[in-house]
Amino acid sequence: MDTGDLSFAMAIAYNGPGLSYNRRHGAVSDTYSSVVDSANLIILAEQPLVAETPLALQEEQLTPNPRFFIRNHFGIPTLDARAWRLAIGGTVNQPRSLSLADLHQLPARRIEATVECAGNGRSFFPPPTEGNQFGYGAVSTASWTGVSLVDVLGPNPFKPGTVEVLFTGADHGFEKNVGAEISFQRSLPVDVALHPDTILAYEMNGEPLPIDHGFPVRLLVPSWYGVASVKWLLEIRALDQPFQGYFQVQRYIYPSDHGPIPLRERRVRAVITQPTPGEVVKMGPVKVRGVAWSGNQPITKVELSTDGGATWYSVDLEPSESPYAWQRWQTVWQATEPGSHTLKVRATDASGAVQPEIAAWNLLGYGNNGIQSLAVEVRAS
Ligand SMILES: Nc1nc2c(c(=O)[nH]1)N[C@H]1C(S)=C(S)[C@@H](COP(=O)(O)O)O[C@H]1N2
Ligand SMILES: [Mo]
Repeated sequence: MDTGDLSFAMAIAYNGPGLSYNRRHGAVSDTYSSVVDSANLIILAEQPLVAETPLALQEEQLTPNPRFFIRNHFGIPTLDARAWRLAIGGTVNQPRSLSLADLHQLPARRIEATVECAGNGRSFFPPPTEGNQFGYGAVSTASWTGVSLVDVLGPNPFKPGTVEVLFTGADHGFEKNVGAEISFQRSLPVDVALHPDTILAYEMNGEPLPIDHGFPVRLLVPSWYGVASVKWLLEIRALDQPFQGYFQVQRYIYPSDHGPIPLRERRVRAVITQPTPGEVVKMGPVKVRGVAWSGNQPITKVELSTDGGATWYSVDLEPSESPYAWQRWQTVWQATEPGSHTLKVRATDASGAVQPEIAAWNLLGYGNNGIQSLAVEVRAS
C-alpha cells in the first residue's frame, strides 16, 4: 500500500511570515492571520500548542476565531498560499494537483459545525488516563466555508477496490511511539469522504482560515470528533487498503477485542456555561445556561438537576441551526435554599442516545460524555 510519503521540503514552504490568499481581490497579502487570544484561552501545552476555551466565554453561538480551542500534535506549518498545491492521488482515475484558486472556482458551501476533540472531558475520567488533561473546553463552533470534497473529486473519482481516502497535513515530527518522523494523517471511509457535507474549508467565521486552524485549507468532517478534520491539508490519496497509520490505529481509537476502532461521530453531551464551578449566586432566580451537541443528530432534550441528580426537569432548548452545530439551552432555577448545591445537566439526541452518568473508561481517555456536575453556593443577599 502506498500511503504517500510526502517530501517535507514541500510541506514547509519557508520560515518567514505566511501569506494569505485574498479571495475578493484575487491577490495575496503578506500576513497570515494568527489571531490566538492566549489571554482568554487555557493553554495546556505550548509546543505543540494545545489550548481550550473557558466554558464561561462560550456565550455566543459561534466561537470567535481567537478563542476557538486548538489541538496540535506538531509545530504549526506556515504554508505559502500562492505556492500551495493540493495533490490528489492513489487509486483515483485522475491524479492531479489543485491550487487555492482552483478550489475557489468551485461552488462554495458554508456549514455551521461544532468541532470537539475526542479528549474533551478527559480530566474527569477516574482513574486518570494519559494525554492532555482537558476540562470541558476542547470544543468550539464556527461557520466554515469551503467546497464539498465530492465536487473537488468529480464524478466517478475512484478506481474499483478503493476503500478509504487518506488526508495528509503539512505538519510532522518525531513520534516516539513509532520511532520515526511522521506526518499528521487520518483516513475516512469512501462514503464519508463523498458526503456533500465533508468539505475542504478555506474560511472560518467569514475570515481566511487562521494559521492555527489549518491555513490555507483544512478538511472538515462536521459530525465527527475533531481528529478527522485534518488541518494544513497537502494531499488526498485514495487507498485500496485500510490505512494503518499512528493516528488511525494507535491513537484516536477505542480498543476492542477485535482490534482498535477508530473514533467517528461525537457522542451526545451538554455542558453548563453559566454559572461557573464554585460560583456564589444570590438566593432567588438564577439563570442557568449552556450548550448541547451530538454527532449528526439534533438534540431533542436537555434536562437539569439542581439536587445532585435526584430530580430532573427539561430546560428551554434553541432549535438547531445546523445538524452539526451545538444548540444553546437555558432555564431559570429558583434557588430557595442557601448553601451548596450540585447542578447536573444531561442531553438526549434524536437517535435516543442519552448521556451516561459515567462514561465507559478507556485507555486513552476518549469520548468522556459523562454527565457534568457543577457545585454552586447559594447565599441569601
Ligand atoms: N494537520 C493536523 N490536523 C489536525 C490535528 C493536527 O495536529 N494536525 N489535530 C486534530 C485534532 S485531534 C483536533 S481535535 C482538531 C482540532 O482543530 P482546531 O485546532 O482547529 O480546534 O484538529 C485535528 N486536525
Ligand atoms: Mo482531538
